[in-house]
Parts: sequence; C-alpha cells; structure tokens
Amino acid sequence: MTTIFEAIGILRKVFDKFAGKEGDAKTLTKKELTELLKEQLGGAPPKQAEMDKFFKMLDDDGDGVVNFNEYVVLCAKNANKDLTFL
Ligand SMILES: [Ca+2]
Repeated sequence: MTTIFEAIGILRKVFDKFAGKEGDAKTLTKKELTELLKEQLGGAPPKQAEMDKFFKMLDDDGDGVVNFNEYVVLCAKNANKDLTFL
C-alpha cells in the first residue's frame, strides 16, 4: 500500500472510532467531533462558541452532521495550520 492510502486509512479509522459513538456511524455529531478534537489534538478543547462556528464551517451541506468528506477538510486545514483555535 502506498503512503497516501495508508494515511487515508488512518484518517478513516479515527473518523469511524468517533462517528460510531452516537447516532449514524457514518457521520460525526458536534459532540463526537468535540471528543475527536479533544483526544487527537490534545491541549485545551475549543470553547463552545468556537466549536459552533467551526462545526458550521465544516458542515458544508448543512445537514447538521459532519460526514467523512467534510471531516477531510478539517484534516487539510490542520495540515496547513489553518485552524484558528489551535
Ligand atoms: Ca454535513
């Protein structure tokens, strides 16, 4: 397997771990995303207002949950150090 596919597999694994906690296992609720950020990024969790804003930004189709495609944007922004609260 190439490095990029391994990396995508890891992203998927983390997503699935948290997406499976409540509701639809194929999407992240705000609570699941908050837990994911807390565990994966460490440090102080984002404030509620920041989290609301961030969640809304990620939820591109506006269905109230973050799917894998929307979550990948988070990873890309993190890679670019483009997340304001980090
Ligand atoms: Ca969505």
